Amino acid sequence: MASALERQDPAVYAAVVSEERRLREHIQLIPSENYPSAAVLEANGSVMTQKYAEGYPNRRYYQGCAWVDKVESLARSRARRLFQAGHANVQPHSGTSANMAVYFATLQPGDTVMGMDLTSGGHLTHGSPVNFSAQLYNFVHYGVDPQTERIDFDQVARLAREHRPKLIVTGATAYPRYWEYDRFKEIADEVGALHMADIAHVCGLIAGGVHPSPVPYAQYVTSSTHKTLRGPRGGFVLCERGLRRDLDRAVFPGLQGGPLEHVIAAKAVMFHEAAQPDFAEYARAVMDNCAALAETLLHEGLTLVSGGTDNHLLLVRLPADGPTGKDAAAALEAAGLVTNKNTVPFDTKSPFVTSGIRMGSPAATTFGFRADEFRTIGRLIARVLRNLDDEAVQAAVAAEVRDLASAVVERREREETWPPLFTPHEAVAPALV
Ligand code: DSN
Repeated sequence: MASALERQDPAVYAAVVSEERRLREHIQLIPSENYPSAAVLEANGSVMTQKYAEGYPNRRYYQGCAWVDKVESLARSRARRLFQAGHANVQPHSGTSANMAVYFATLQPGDTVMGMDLTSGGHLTHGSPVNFSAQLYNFVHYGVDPQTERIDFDQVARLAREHRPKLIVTGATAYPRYWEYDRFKEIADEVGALHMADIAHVCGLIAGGVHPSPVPYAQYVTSSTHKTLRGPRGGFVLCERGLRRDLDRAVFPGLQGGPLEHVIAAKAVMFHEAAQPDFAEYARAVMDNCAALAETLLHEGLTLVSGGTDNHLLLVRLPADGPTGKDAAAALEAAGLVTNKNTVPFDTKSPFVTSGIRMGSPAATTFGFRADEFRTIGRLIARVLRNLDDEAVQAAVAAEVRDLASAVVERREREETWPPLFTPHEAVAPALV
């Protein structure tokens, strides 16, 4: 029988089915994306989307909140346990809202904040001039050393002493190395600043025990949930217990109205999944697979920012006289390899053009690709970049990508790999697609 969506809205149904096909036939290498489990998708698509629940568990403004209280309490306690934090607020709709909530809880307009600059890898909410963060607060930026392309701690300390920020933000969207949260804490303590660690990118690696946790070194930790943590789209904040009142007030009623309880239910499932032993194996595989990809790209003669990676992502710096990031990412997508253009340290091109491409292993690892297959992916990437305008090469690589992906799907089915990926509509009702 046709699904409700197919009957009522064939146009949206067709787009969903096509997206499912894209997710199965292309290799997803954007390091901020992932495949949530079937259980996460089920909770996210559940009736909990119906409920208004302003407030917090057992302190709501509406009746009928027994079951959303249950899932929100579960999400909070699972988050606290997973990250060994004093308090968790799981209501932020995104990583951006999570960051905004901490700023609202700790700063006044005009206050000075330090964060990583955008071309070194920082996020829009870490003081990009086009973002509310720079419009409301006085951001001072630290960056990477031009030689090593790693954080320049002498610069961090010098800027902190000079500007006396009220808050120091760590974390990034495009930094391929470990974060030394303890060194940032030392500097923050010296100048009397608070420390907020934005772990949106590496949260799954921290949960899986393969990356250091900032929880002992930062008063606030913010994150999105859909990247390495493999949850629904959303955010959360962790903080010391004594800071919870101001933080909760900043999220609601300060910033948001009714929480998205269906998403919170899916976050609860995600926190539970991330606490299982196989999630630690997943996190280790994400790191190993990214290292295999980096090694292959270096072997193929490409330049990587900072010379490699310690995490789930890497940045290819394209030659100054070569293609732009925009052209390279478009050619790769035509070959079934989905990456994103990205600025690299000291980039002179705009963020819409860029001199780099960013890629990583979280989604393809969830899909089931292993280290040897990441080496093959690396060779395919290099082949496309060497023949950028050659559509025949793109078509040949796209065919190899489809074969590689379908072999991985068959292996998953044979070995019943956990967690199961989404069930495509085609598998439910093949005759109807
Ligand atoms: N857009 C996200 C990323 O791709 O890293 C950051 O919010």
